[in-house]
Amino acid sequence: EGVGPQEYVLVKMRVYDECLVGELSPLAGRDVFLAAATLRPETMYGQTNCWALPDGDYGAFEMANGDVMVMCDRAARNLAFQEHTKEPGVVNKLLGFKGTALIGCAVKSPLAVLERIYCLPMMTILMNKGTGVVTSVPSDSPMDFMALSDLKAKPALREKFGVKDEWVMPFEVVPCVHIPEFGDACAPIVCEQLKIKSQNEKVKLEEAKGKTYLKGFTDGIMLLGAHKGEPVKLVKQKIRDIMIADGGAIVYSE
Ligand code: A2H
Repeated sequence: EGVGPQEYVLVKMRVYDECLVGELSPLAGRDVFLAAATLRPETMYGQTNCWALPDGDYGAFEMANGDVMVMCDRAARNLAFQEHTKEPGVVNKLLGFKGTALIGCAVKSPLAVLERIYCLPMMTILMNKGTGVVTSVPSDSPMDFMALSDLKAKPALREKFGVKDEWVMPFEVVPCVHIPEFGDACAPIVCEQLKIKSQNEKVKLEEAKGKTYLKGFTDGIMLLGAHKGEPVKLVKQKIRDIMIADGGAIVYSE
């Protein structure tokens, strides 16, 4: 990784009220958001679900504006030094829980074409990066595509984590960026080319990421949204700025 801090866009995915039950019931009545760190704000149109690590430790943290954001402790501590809490450096943790408590949570995510997307289990999430919550754009992220393919293909995996069929099965990818070399959804194409069989094929998935990630920026053309038809490299920053201005995202560095 590079030197110096990495800046992410933290996408605020609003949890539907009816999901603040069970372990999350102490949060009922609050404005609760799952906070996902992304480097690809321009792909947020294509979100189909989001991810949590079932065994991961998460918390619900109160921000200065009263919003409650769900992430790991480390990210909450970092954010507390980035002018998002009432007092600099002071974290207000309302609740702690494992990632399993988030599985099946329905959220409304900024820019997403789909109105209602679900939080699903991903085994490869690193808890020492970002927030531990990841948003899923299977059209453009090989890792997201394979994690979703695994859930679609493996009933036993769904059963293990209590994932209902309707949280997974209805969604095809939502193409949002055209790349001349790959067409309208680069991730499924590259995963097929490299014959990747599951989310556990680390080396191949790194290769798939390498093939697609930079091209999305240099060659990508927007297929959706206010900047439809325009090159990603010219509008990426504008789309990020729109999300931030609308309150759908904040900047986060670590
Ligand atoms: B990206 P970098 Cl469409 N564990 O967002 C595993 N992966 C994580 C994570 C964590 N704790 N936190 C964030 N990420 C993912 C979109 C996307 C992303 C697309 C294509 C590529 C891509 C939708 N998922 O990332 O190690 C998030 O997925 C490829 C680099 O800091 C985030 O951006 O470089 C990216 O990894 C940050 O990875």
